[in-house]
Amino acid sequence: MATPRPCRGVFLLPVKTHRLRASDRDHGDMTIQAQLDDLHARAAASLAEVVDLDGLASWERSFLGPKGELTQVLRGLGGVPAGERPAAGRAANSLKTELSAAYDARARQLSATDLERRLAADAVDVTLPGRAPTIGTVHPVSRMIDELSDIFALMGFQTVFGPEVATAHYNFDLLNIPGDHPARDVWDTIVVDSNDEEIVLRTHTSPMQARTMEATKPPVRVVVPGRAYRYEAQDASHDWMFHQLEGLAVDEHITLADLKGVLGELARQLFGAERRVRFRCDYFPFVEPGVDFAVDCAVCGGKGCRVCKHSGWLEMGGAGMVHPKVLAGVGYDPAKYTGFAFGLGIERMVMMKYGVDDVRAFAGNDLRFLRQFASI
Ligand code: FA5
Repeated sequence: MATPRPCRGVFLLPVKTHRLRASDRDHGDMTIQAQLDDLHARAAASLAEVVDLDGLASWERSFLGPKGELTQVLRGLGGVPAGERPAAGRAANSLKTELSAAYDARARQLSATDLERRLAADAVDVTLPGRAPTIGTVHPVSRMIDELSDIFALMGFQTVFGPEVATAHYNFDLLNIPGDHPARDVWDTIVVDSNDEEIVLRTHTSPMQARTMEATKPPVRVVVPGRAYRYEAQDASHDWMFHQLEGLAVDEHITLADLKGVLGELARQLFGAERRVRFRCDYFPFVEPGVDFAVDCAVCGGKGCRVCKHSGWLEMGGAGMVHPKVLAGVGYDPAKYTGFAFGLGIERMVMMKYGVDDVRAFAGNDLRFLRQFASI
């Protein structure tokens, strides 16, 4: 048997060299053997050009399929003289076996390459760090509310919530601010219905003072976190929507010293023992006496900056002893009970704690700002 000869990477055995006469005149003057040799050479060359499984399927159709060239040759064997037909048949079948084997080998090779390519494309590098899922975090204002609630809980205050839409009765009247009182102008009020000035967005959390006292008998110790709204020009320390924390304690024998003790303790818990607090006389119709409560600015260390308007102090809120008229308005006996109340700006506390220099950032929806609090 002749030595196999390589044909561009595919070994094809040479077809046996019986001299066959071409009885099939369709192929011109070529003998069957010459036709098979020609077919063999073209099939081998074409197979070497095949680079993928689609190309291989098309090669198979051209040479081995029902309408393929070799099948046509096999069908034509009937026309070969009977004496030569067996040799011609053997040669043609031998070529068929050879081409089929070459086809199978190439198919295996291409399938393996294809699998390798797909595996490489789908490969997962388990050594790469995973992608961190994007998850929301608690807003810094909500976080401060939680922190304040915890601090006040340790001092015996219960956290309660109230409605953001209030009647003027609770927002003003029961707080000793009757309709003709000039102090109503201090709170630039947003009315909910322009035909009814009695329904307003609460301008502070103080309406919850009367609501709480109407619902409970002394002793009272509550804090009320929540939103407040004012028709106010925005700047670095004023927004039209902001949060306050109202505090109210009513009992027998409560004095201004209790108020100072509670707010001083709050400042130390929140901002550290080194912070200084300041109480100055102030006026609010619903307290007597009234004070404002400030902490030395942690952003500039009290030196003066944009946040503290270069005063070195950051005003946290107003406070004072509950006015006897407010106590009487809800049916408490002012001769027996006294109390203190305070209203603190929550954004101001967050600004101070984390060095934020513009209150508008909290509701500005800039994720870059909010994400900074994710890791704190
Ligand atoms: C009041 O709203 C009073 N209800 C506080 C009070 C309660 C006094 C109980 C006495 C007894 P004032 O308007 O000063 O007070 O607001 C209190 C705090 O809310 C301010 O010190 C400030 O920290 C914050 N605040 C007020 N207006 C704004 C605003 N536009 N933007 C951000 N924070 C504000």
